[in-house]
Amino acid sequence: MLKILGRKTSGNTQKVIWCCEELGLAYEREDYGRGFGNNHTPAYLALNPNGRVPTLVDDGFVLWESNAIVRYLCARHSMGTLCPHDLQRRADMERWMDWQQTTLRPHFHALSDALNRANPPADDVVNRLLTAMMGMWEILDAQLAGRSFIAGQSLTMVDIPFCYIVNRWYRLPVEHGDFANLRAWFERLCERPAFRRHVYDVG
Ligand SMILES: N[C@@H](CCC(=O)N[C@@H](CS)C(=O)NCC(=O)O)C(=O)O
Repeated sequence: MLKILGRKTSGNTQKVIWCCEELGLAYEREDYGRGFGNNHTPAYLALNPNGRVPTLVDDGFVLWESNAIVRYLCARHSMGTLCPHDLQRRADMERWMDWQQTTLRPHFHALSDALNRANPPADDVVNRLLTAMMGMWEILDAQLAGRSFIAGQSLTMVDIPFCYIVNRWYRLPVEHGDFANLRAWFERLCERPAFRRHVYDVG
């Protein structure tokens, strides 16, 4: 049985939970991470030396890094559907997955951390972070033009890593810009019961 180690409120863990649900996989989840105080124990660090969540255990095979886990699960259980056979189509998707992690995520966290701080920074700092974030959404909105999902007309592995960021973005108390494709895609994700239950409802 697949085991997901990670609290359900962790965005990176939500990717893995949602992925398993879309794939119809049986799994168990154990709470690790903030609030549970168990992700820096020697036993957990032996599985994941970063002391972060999520970690996947698949019959003795241990994997950390949420996007690597999504790629692994989709390649193993959904080759030809969520994960394409074609190498160039796959590279195209992996590029967007890396962009989520290395480009979109730092911008989003910088902005949401600033807004959630007890003493928020000055308006010009927030505005600078917001402008940078809008630039990121403009890129994704353009990619979504004429597509129901990031890589085409159906959900694929590339949509999964974006789940928690787009969900939290629409909850931030800021102007969300005129990104019709982005909003329509988010609404499409919300129509999926597993997204709704494991991402949207958790927050
Ligand atoms: N690059 C890692 C980042 C993992 C990460 O930073 N996870 C956060 C939760 S989203 C974490 O472990 N926070 C500390 C905690 O929950 O104790 C991944 O994508 O898996």
